[in-house]
Amino acid sequence: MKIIEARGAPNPRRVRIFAAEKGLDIPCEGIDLMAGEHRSDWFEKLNPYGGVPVLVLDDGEALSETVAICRYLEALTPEPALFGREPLEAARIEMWNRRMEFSLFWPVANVFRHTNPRMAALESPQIPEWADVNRERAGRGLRLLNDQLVQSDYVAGGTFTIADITAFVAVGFMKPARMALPEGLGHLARWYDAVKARESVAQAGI
Ligand SMILES: N[C@@H](CCC(=O)N[C@@H](CS)C(=O)NCC(=O)O)C(=O)O
Repeated sequence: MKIIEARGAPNPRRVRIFAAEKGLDIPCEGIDLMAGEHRSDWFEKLNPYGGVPVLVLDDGEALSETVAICRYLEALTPEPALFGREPLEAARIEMWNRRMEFSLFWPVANVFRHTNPRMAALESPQIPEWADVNRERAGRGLRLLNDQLVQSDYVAGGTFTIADITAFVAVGFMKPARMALPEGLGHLARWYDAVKARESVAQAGI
């Protein structure tokens, strides 16, 4: 199998970190989003919704949606368990992963998409007011995440999970979105540095 992805894009980075945590070395094939390669006929056959990452299996089946790909990798390689094992633990991780997507990942992505002039090729129309709304939402998401990290080492509790990957990639993507981390989020900063030091993050690249 292989991953079709784009360097610098946050969703493929989530999958690369996830795969590296599992010790999986899946070949990656980069496409150029800015050149519109994901809107070409060959790509649309793989994913008519037009986004990366896509995991192409050996028989040609194409799996898209970041969390679906991660779930498949988890099923193939259960350890370390990044979606939890027990029912309540798994639900708690799901809750936190969705919280990280909705309160942080997509708000940061929307700030980037609606403010960066280069993104006009992909995001039309760009709406500066929508970027402002999302900047506010991301700020709230960061504060809530910091509150959670007062009481736990990782986003969903005591162990590293998919929710940490989603949140970490979102916070990392604040830099290209030209967003600064608000003052006073010491627990978030401690957690971010700890995740950044993981081998999987170095292996996955940006
Ligand atoms: N829901 C999809 C979203 C995929 C997605 O939007 N990927 C971005 C890169 S991070 C992309 O390919 N964007 C292309 C575009 O917006 O035209 C997932 O979870 O994988």
